[in-house]
Amino acid sequence: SCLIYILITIPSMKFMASPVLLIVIFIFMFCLFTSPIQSTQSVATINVWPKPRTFSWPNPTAHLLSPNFNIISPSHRYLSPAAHRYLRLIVSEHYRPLVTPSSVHFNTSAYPLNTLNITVSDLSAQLHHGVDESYSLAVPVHGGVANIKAKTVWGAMRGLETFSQLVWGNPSAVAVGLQVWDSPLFPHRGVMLDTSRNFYGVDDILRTIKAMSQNKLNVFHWHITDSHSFPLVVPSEPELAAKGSYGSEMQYSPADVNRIVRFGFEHGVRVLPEIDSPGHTGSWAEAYPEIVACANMFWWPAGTEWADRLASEPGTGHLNPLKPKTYQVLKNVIGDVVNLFPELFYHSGADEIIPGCWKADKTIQSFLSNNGTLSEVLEIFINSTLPYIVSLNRTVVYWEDVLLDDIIKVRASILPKENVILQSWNNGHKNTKRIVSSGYRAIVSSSDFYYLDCGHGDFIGNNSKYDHQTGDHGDGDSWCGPFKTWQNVYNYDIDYGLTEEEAKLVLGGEVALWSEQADPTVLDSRIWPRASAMAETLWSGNKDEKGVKRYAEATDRLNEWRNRMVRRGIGAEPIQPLWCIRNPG
Ligand code: CP6
Repeated sequence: SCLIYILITIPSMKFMASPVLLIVIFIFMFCLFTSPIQSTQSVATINVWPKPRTFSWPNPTAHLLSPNFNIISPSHRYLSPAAHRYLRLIVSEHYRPLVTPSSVHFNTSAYPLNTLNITVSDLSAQLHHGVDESYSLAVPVHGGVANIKAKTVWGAMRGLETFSQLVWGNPSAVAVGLQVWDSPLFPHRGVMLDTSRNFYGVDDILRTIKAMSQNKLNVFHWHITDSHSFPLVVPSEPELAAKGSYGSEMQYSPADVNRIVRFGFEHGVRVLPEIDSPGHTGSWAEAYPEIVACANMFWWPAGTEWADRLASEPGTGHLNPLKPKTYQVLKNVIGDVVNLFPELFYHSGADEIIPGCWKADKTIQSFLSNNGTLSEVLEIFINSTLPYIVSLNRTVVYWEDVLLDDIIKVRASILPKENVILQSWNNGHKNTKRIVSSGYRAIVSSSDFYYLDCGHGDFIGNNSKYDHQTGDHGDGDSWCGPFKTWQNVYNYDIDYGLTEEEAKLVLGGEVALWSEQADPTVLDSRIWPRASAMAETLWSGNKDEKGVKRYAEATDRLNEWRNRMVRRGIGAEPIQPLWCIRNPG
């Protein structure tokens, strides 16, 4: 491109005086001296996932990791266990690729790296939305002592992860002559897991949180309850789980929750609980049939297409907002959940309210016949719960439906913008735009890109309209097109088409694993490495220095990262044959 620039400039010289010539010479010199640097330095490889925002590694070199390698960390309730964990991860060959990348010069006779020293300037910063996660990492050219510097312990944990990915092979090689300055583009980077449709053990959840932290994801959105089962033991409402769970061995006790929350802190991952209501509450009817409308009832007319039924459920069940008992139970649940989860966001659901469900209830019928509307029924529910949740010092997250649904939605005036965040899932960029242009903060979970349950095939559609000649899914018949390949996840720009002001309201994104067709047997492979793709896009972006989507480079790096995750015990699915690891570049 530089040559073309000069060729275009030369003819114009005939008509111009000598200053132009000087400029041309300057451009020529500029190109001459910058091009080779551009191609070697800025495109230099660093096989860290997600890729750091900025780094300098002019001569990719590795030294031995000293057999006495140690990590020195400030003493801290959560950072100390993290440093200890990373030390074990780093020194054991078991957890890392067997070979050092061919692009890295491994100098086995050079001085080894002995120590990783961590400095944190504010040890008191809590793990909440927007906490500083920046860090710098410096490994000297001569080996010796490496340094991580961070404002908070959460940033230090991100730095430890980066460092751990710069160790390869047997004997242990570690990157030297390297500097990294890193911080996330978006503060909210999450994975949602539905533990109601199928049950996941505590160890499955811990493994998921561990993998999240390794991908620098920081919010585990736990969709705990839904219509199919109520697995959370709520101390003040024990009947909900006793009767609504799949069985006594498929419940989360307060001790389980404490363990998950603490594990989250040790990994820099917030645990954000969702108690979906008023829809998706059929399971509550096992204990309290009197507060649930249309539980265990087929609310759609006989013969309705599978694809037109929501969430594979016969009766999603909706809490009845007109019964005082509803709020008695709900306030107990909310109070206990707030006590169990220190996280300052509380997800209240409010998705997919089905007119036919509420309309099937006698008390709601009489409300409607007195000129009430279904939207007013929802407003009564929100007005009776939202202020209570806010009074407990929580920001309330709702699915977008509460404001954007075609039929049942509330007026914006009852959703205070300072206390409410909306999570988009329909219509791609369009609904995110609607949320932020109305002044609300948004978490993006566009189902066409971020719904991972649709991994390998159709959701519940019978594909009767699928055209096998053209691959056309037919109108409205597929819940899963387009396929959620890692490339599609990676390419999705959550703030596409927004003004600068609107984009500021996009907090980040979440991939979601709904569990109608997922359980622990497929958990790792449905989530990883596709969640890794989002993790990089939200951490450092999906484009290179020139603003071009970094496709090929990301493919090779993700392939290596997936392999490292497998070595670390995460059953991430392959994206390429092993041959590509054996024959890099
Ligand atoms: N359950 C709940 C679900 C879904 C939602 N909420 C869902 C809807 C459509 C698809 C996948 C999942 N199963 N509670 C929507 C937020 Cl395609």
